[in-house]
Amino acid sequence: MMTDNNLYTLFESRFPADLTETAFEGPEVSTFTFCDLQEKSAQMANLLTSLGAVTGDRVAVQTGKSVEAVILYLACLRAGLVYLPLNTAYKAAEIEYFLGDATPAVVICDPASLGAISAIANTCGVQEMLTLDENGTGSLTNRAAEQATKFETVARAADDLAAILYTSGTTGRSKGAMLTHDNLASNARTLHKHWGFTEGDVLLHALPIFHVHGLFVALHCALLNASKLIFLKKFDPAVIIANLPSSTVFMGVPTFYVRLLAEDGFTKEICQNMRLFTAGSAPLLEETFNAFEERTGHVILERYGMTEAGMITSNPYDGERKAGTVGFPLDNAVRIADEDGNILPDGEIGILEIKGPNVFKGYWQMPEKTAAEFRPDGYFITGDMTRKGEDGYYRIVGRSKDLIISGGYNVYPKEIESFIDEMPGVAESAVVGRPHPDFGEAVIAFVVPDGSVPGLKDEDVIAFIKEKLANFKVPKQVFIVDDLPRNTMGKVQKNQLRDRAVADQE
Ligand code: MLC
Ligand code: AMP
Repeated sequence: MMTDNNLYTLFESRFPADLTETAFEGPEVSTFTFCDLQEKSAQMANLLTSLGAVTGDRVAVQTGKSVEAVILYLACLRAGLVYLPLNTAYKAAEIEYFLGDATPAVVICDPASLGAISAIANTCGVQEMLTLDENGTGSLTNRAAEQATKFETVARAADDLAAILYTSGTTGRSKGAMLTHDNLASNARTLHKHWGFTEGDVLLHALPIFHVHGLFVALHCALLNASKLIFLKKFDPAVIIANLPSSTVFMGVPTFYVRLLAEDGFTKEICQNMRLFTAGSAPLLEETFNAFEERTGHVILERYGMTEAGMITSNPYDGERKAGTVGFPLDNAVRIADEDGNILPDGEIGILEIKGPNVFKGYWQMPEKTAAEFRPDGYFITGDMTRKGEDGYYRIVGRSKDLIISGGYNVYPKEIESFIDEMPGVAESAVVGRPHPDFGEAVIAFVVPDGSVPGLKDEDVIAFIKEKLANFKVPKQVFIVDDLPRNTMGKVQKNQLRDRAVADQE
């Protein structure tokens, strides 16, 4: 018989002996015990399979944060279905691409977007549509309630797909990163061990659950530890402050820490019960790191990762956590190489390449793109410019990919530029990142009119983008310019545009 590598089986093996213990609670959610997780995930797994979804089918989900949405994820694992979460900010045009590319058997969305998404789903061969709102109600939970509370979890091989998470691409087209049960299980085990999870830990969860950070890093650590989660619908500093005294672990993007530090009520006393604060998804500024230590006495543990590999490096749990560094490699091999793959000596800046059980299986139906991002010896090219210091700590010093990270969300300039270029009255455009005190980086666009729409204004461009693209992709400022600076090769000089955007702000 095949050994069962289903990630859910691993979680279940760690459930407490007393299944009536609380797994999820929070000011805006009902309390769920581990028994509830087991039974309700069984009901959803029964429902999904009764609708005809078979092993390997994708289940696409765009819905607000609820415990029921987590249970849906567990149900997909149990049924051998491939979970495909989508950012709630995505608009119809973005959803259309994902559904067309991933061809899910089942789509689950908020009732408010059912009309728009059904229209898209009909053209993509989707068999079934169900609804789930941010309060955990909808046809999914209604119909699941009629199902049996037992379900035999489908055995999975280590290499079988558990999830597909889309990451935007430098060429503009998003790529579905295929993550296997073992990719997720191995990284979860690594983090659980490395970050010292222990009996009595309570995780305060404020991240969205459609990306690696909130869905895998935070959730998996808690599930492997049979820890209670205080599950918040969204990040709100006042609610965090109210719940920190009953928590021990908190994970956030740098923006969370910047916003917490802006609150007078965020004090050392509030953090007394806390064991660990971790940060990642974007660079944590040294000033935030230092201000946090000064205010709370806690040293934030910064780690580095990506959709394709989960967590790659981490500052030590025991040992010095250094500002401006992402620590040491976790359970994966790393090396720093130049563009051609020549390995560089320590101390030099190059692109980080990684290999290990956490590294994904490839991009969904994109064998050429997958091949292009792996070296022949199996190392994945992260695109992150990295330096290993004399102290052995790794520092992410930039990106070889043209990417902006705003509040922990990735924005690929190419995607926004292609979109703006389609706008009537626009000849061409360029998008850059500018430092932003809250979001780390802000999206800024430079637009050259073609003269066909007299008086084209910055707000017209913003309105055009806002209608079709996710809100975090909308430029915070648009400059209407006569032309774009180019070098002799004709390449747009984005550094000059960045300088100009910064100068304008000053
Ligand atoms: C919201 N807005 C953003 C934004 N989030 N703009 C730029 N960047 C963002 N990240 C927009 C809103 O639409 C709104 O626009 C305006 O900014 C102000 O909104 P807000 O109320 O302040 O936003 P809020 O709802 O509080 O959201 C901010 C946030 C959120 C920081 C809480 O962005 C967030 O949860 N970020 C976490 C992202 C994350 O989980 N990343 C992990 C990826 S995994 P308007 O025009 O409507 O007023 C990964 C791998 C790894 O990267 O290593 O972890
Ligand atoms: P995503 O595609 O959303 O998974 O984003 C992954 C990218 O976020 C990485 O390739 C890095 O560029 C960036 N990132 C994640 N963590 C850190 C960190 N601690 N410091 C700097 N960049 C980070």
